[in-house]
Amino acid sequence: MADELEHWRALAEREVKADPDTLTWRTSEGIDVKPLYTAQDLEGNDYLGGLPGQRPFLRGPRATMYAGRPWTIRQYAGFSTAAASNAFYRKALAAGQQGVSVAFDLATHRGYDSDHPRVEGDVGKAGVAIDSVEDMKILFEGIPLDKVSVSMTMNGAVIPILASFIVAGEEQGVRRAQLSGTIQNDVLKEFMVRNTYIYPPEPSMRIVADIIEYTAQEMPKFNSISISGYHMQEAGATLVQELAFTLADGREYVRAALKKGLDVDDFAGRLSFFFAIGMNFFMEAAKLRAARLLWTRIMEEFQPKKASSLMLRTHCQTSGVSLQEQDPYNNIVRTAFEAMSAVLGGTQSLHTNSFDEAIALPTEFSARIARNTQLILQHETGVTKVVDPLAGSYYVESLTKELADAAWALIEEVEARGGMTKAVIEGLPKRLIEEAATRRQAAVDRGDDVIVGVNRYRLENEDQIDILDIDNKAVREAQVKRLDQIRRQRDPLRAETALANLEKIARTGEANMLAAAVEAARARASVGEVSDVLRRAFGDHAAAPRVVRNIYGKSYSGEPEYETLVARLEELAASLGGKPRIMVAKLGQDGHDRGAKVIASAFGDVGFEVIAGALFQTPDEAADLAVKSRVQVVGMSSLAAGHKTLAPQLVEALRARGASDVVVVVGGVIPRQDYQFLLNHGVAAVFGPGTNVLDAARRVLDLLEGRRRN
Ligand code: DCA
Repeated sequence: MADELEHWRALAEREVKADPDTLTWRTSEGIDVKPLYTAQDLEGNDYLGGLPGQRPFLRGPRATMYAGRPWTIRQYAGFSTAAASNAFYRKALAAGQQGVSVAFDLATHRGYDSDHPRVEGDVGKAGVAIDSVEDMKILFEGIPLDKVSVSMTMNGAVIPILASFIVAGEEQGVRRAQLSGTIQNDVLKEFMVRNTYIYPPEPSMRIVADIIEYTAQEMPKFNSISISGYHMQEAGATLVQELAFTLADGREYVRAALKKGLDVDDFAGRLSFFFAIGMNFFMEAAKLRAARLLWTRIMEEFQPKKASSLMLRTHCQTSGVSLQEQDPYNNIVRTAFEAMSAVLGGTQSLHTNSFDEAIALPTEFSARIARNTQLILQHETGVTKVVDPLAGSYYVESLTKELADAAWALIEEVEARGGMTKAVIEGLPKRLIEEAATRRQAAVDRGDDVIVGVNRYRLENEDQIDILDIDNKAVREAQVKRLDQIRRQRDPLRAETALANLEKIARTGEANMLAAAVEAARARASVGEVSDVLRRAFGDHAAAPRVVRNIYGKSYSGEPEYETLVARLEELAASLGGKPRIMVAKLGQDGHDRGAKVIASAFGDVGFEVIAGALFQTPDEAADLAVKSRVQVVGMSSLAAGHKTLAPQLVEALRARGASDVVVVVGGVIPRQDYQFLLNHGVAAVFGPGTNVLDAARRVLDLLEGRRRN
């Protein structure tokens, strides 16, 4: 072997006219991927062997995997009203989808009823608006909840939403013990990346534990949690970070449940996971294999008796951030590769993104292609016939080990700091993820990481594609009407008593909050009312906006185009008597702040004075801060479709404060169809997906210099 390898090196050197080691690719995880793997790479790899369905489950949680039963095709969807989403689900189920997965709007996520003044731009936009049991019943009309499993992505308002689901089942004639599905209920990652939390970390952990307890006792077929790395990767985490922080979160949830006095075997088998699958094809498959191995290692500490308590079962979703606005049909190809990778890694359930999701909600057409991507995999490719087909690959087995070892080191680091709740409060994972995101943005902007149709092979003219737009005003009016009706028709004393009881339990911890909320839901208390009661007991969580520095600039330092920009900014600063000031604003309930954070970080490095606005501001609050901070520019970042309501309101709020000279720019997920609307409403520039951050900085600078000259 050694001789053969030497010979290979010589051949390789002749082919590339360089040392073959120069072909090694260092991934963003810091893993060196070599051009060739051989049997030698497996020496000393003690994770090899083992069989599917058996400890440590590296090769899959089931003995037969897809040969026995393929993964569940579970498409995440929801928009507008409950009736509109219900029609969408029913059509999808009739066309081959196998499980339902509900996307709620951001108002619901954050525990606000649709009539709350803070959520005007959010109702029905990025998901379905659910205010009460009545909406929940409409959402599942004609979908038998004892047969179809339902996943609900809900973390902030998890108590009223799960309670409403249970009561909707009851009123459909399905006992809660028959309900199958999953509630996301993973609040730790909300504090790290997704930001749809409501209460501070500690009481939020109590909510998680109460749900695990209640479902363990009352809902044996229901998965109590979906411990999610997905949003970490979306926010820019490397695969090692995604793997490590997710499993460390899982360990923390197990501890929280044990603290309640539960037996590990009573709940561990119903913990589930959720990972993103991006474009690094083999590494993503290896990640799922490594995840199962490490979860078994973690769970063994708790000495369960049942094998199912050691088993990691997961849902996967193809990567949203890998989708591009430019040349969008490329996204179909990206998603198909990602789906294949998830399947080779052994996922239990899968969502494939629609090609237009970088821009808007899927249309019926794009949703069909996404679903059919999985149906074709299941029925036409033969990949379901063999369990863990990548096993034994020199490369994939090596990757599995490298990922597992690197993630384990990070898990142990978190452990040494006192566990994940503490690490989250201290902000360590959030900072590491934001640094990785900024590094990645610089690599894309520089063209080091190629994205076809974006920073290479870009089309001169882009065709417009049809997108789904929601008439958010009409949805809100319909919701408010139904809420009024419910409040008029319910027994007020019953609702008040149930809410008061829930508040008492939240304050004392003497009983289970979900059980009390089920009673409140039966009494037709709304999602907002239940959330408010818990707000009174626990308070609201407010994160301090922090911005990482010297990551973006560092990767450009010394490069002429970057230095020219820096010099231009210095010149402007000299004439202004200080650095130009930009406020980065997030308005409405949209907590997706990766873009805002990356912009803030990069603009700071280039030479702007950056003021990071708090999350969830109203346009008036943002305008107040802008005026108080004497900024020349407000950059509003929008990823949740609220821009057409919120941007004009921001412009107006600035004008009302005598600050119409402040330049307003908008960035994020903005469909091209909306650019002119925004420009007509006082926005000076729009930066859609795929914008190069240096280009954006240059454009903002042009605008500022232009204003100075006028
Ligand atoms: N042979 C026989 N039975 C099988 C096999 C097989 N090869 N594979 C699976 N099954 C069984 C399972 O045991 C399970 O039955 P059980 O619940 O009574 O144990 C049933 O078939 C369903 O399979 P499962 O693999 O659990 O798939 P799902 O029900 O789709 O659950 C899971 C997947 C990840 C556990 C769940 O938490 C989920 O659906 N998550 C989705 C989260 C989500 O959508 N998030 C939105 C972003």
